Amino acid sequence: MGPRTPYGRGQSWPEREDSYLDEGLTAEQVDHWVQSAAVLHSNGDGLDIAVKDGRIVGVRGRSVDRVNRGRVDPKDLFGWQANASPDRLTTPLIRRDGRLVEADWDTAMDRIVAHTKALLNDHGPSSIGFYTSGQLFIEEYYTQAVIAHGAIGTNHVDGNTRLCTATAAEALKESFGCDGQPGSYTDVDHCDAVALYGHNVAETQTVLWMRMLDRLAGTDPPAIVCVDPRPTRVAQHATVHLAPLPGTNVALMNGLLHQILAHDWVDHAYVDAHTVGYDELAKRVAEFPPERVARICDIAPKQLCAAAEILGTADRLLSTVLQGFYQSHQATAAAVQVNNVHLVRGMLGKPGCGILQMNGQPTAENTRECGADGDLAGFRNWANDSHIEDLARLWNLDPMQIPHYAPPTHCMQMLRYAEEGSLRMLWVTATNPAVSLPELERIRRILSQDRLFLVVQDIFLTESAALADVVLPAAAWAEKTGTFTNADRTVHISEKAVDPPGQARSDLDIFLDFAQRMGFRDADGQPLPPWRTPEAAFEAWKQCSAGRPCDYTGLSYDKLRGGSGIQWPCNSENPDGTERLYADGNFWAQPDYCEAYGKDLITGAPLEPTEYRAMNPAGRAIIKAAEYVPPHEPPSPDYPYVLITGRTVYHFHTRTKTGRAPQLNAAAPQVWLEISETDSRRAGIEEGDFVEVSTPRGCVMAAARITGIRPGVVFLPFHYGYWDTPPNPASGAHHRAANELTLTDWDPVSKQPIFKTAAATLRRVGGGRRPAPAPTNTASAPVAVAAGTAGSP
Ligand SMILES: Nc1nc2c(c(=O)[nH]1)N[C@H]1C(S)=C(S)[C@@H](COP(=O)(O)OP(=O)(O)OC[C@H]3O[C@@H](n4cnc5c(=O)[nH]c(N)nc54)[C@H](O)[C@@H]3O)O[C@H]1N2
Ligand SMILES: Nc1nc2c(c(=O)[nH]1)N[C@H]1C(S)=C(S)[C@@H](COP(=O)(O)OP(=O)(O)OC[C@H]3O[C@@H](n4cnc5c(=O)[nH]c(N)nc54)[C@H](O)[C@@H]3O)O[C@H]1N2
Ligand SMILES: [Mo]
Repeated sequence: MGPRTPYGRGQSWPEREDSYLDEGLTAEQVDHWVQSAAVLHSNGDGLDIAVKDGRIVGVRGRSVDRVNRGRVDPKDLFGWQANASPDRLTTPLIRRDGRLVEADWDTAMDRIVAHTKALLNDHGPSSIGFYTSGQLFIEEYYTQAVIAHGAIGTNHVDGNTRLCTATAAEALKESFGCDGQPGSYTDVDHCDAVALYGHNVAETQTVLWMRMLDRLAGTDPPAIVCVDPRPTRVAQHATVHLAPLPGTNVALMNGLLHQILAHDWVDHAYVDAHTVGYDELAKRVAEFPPERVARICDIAPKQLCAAAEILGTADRLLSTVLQGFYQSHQATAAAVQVNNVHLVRGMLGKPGCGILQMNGQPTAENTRECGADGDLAGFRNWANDSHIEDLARLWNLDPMQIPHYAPPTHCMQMLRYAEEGSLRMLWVTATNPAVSLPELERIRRILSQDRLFLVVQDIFLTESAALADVVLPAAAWAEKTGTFTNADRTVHISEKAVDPPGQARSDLDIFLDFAQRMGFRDADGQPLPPWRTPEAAFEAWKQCSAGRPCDYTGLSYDKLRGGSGIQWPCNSENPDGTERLYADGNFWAQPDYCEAYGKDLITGAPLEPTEYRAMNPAGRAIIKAAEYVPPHEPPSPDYPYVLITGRTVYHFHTRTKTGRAPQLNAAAPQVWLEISETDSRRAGIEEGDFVEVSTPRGCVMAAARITGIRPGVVFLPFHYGYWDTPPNPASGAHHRAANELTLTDWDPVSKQPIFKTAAATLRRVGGGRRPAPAPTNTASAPVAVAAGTAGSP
């Protein structure tokens, strides 16, 4: 985390410039620096890429940037080395006689075009699906959205954002009628309490955590409430750490709200003026007194009350929410209760009073805005005909060409269609589903079917690419220009610094080439999409965003160059961007304007437009209460442990980049299993022992790390695919991917899969000769070390 730069409440965060250059190089030897931002998390840290002799040789933080003031996450300091990895994909590959062989672009693209045309002819647009990412650029998503929703006219378009921030988007739609992050990172500077719900910010947005650490080291540090079953660094710094049983978040939130209402820590004037639904909430949370909640969550009632008092009496409360809430069976219901805390306390739109329904991936926000996932471009409402007409006008198409008979199909449903055979072609870009989706045995079976034509567009030959019929080599970050938006709506430009290797091409160029070869045309016979360059795509996106919440019309490539990133909405009224949403208590929830009419929080059934209008005619914020429902797969005598999965600070997802950066790979080279002292004693497992973890779906072998995790719960990092990095298909026999174990099930509202609760059993297989290969300075610290270092960053 580097040296602390302490600051006090209301002051601005001091600068600190982090950098890393190739061994032996000095800044003076760098030929030039190219402006960009970080792409190994959603924080959007501004950084410059060092270039020498046409190669990337390092990075340094941009001190002018509002997000990081010069700091750089450890993954970004070293992760760029993967760009120059010798095993980058450099030519397209096609499957011939069962094997992937090199091909030229014409051959590969012709194959895709022939398949697309045949399917459109024989089965119609619904036989084609697109599964995209949270890691491309705005220009690429918008192009993809126009091609998929417009030119082809399929409703089967989703992103891996479904696994990531679908719940963030949904929780914002449920409470405020529309996606859009209310808060700002500068809320850290002003708050007197921070509540982190299922968010291990110390490992997953390290620069945001540095900001919090600097507040903690300064005068009037904020109180911290941490809700996480593991002893994360956040938990160690917490004023109150609640470690609930996984999957009980709604009960916990209802318990916290119960206390806030019982003590009348409520801003009634705000509630009356700006919200609907308070009475229903009061009725619901009355059923959740501390003793009941303590029983469900297995926590101490006193601790619950202590946490509630911090939330209830804070003068400025900042809340952040992430996967511990989002990847569970009542994801949206739980995340919405965090919004409710802010609504009942009237803590929105003021400095220090932020809600951060976090993003995870660097550009997940843009997948949602551009409608390359289960949304429509510009946060438009699929159930509102006039919004569809807007899109049709922008794309110069007949409205009937844009499917809107139902919300865009979510990824888990697309896979089901592929399994059943109605979906015949899936185009996967910048995601590795053969490692990141739940229940991998099933995913491998679906993706390797003969009747499914699978296109995978990546920078490496991943586990997923190996199953494809056509593999397209993409240019990576730093090899192409584009823009993207972080978790607090800050838009950055990322410029091309070096050429892509071999014949690799930017995702934008690949999509545009496909459109051209397909001969897509608008209503006037003009090419669709009409743009050819990133900047022209950005200009088209600006038009699409005009008048919508995510308004980019005040931005341009030139304006984004040279200084800090800028927060949307940025338009003629807010030429410098907008720090916080909803400062005036007006929400984007008006029936004619809102992105969604909302859903039932328990069943996920969508509300009818008329129901929504009747409930919320004036477009106020919506306080939605939720009953608690127990997890779907509770522990049983055969599977006595609750298995949760997640991240470590040194790796990004399926490690295609971080596994190829020597420093990061060395810091966490192999999978491990976190287990409590109590459980390890009972199961006769010692530090470093090899353990087989099984669920009804599969098994994984991992070395045991004994940590301060709560008893009854075990944790596996999900980073390790079934191949080594660089790939060694022969190692496929090693069962080490956490998703061999996870279940095919999702939150009924956001459709986000449940990665954080499964029932598991353990079997000691043999003694390890050394400690588990897990980091010791993170949530995976061994008990002994954790006890010795508690309190230090
Ligand atoms: N180092 C690193 N940083 C990353 C990424 C990465 O891969 N590596 N990925 C990025 C992306 S895409 C994302 S989405 C974010 C994710 O960032 P986080 O959400 O912070 O990361 P996770 O480790 O998935 O989960 C967070 C915590 O949830 C806790 N948890 C599990 N079950 C429960 C539960 O039932 N209730 C509660 N309250 N907590 C629970 C886990 O113990 C874990 O510490 O990180 C981003 N940043
Ligand atoms: N068990 C479990 N599973 C999880 C999670 C969990 O917590 N537990 N978390 C979920 C979450 S939040 C997420 S976000 C997902 C992440 O899951 P994935 O999206 O599958 O993970 P990545 O490894 O980031 O995959 C991105 C791919 O894009 C490639 N790539 C990088 N840059 C580019 C580019 O510019 N163009 C192209 N075409 N390709 C590029 C990379 O090489 C990589 O193969 O995993 C989810 N799965
Ligand atoms: Mo994510």
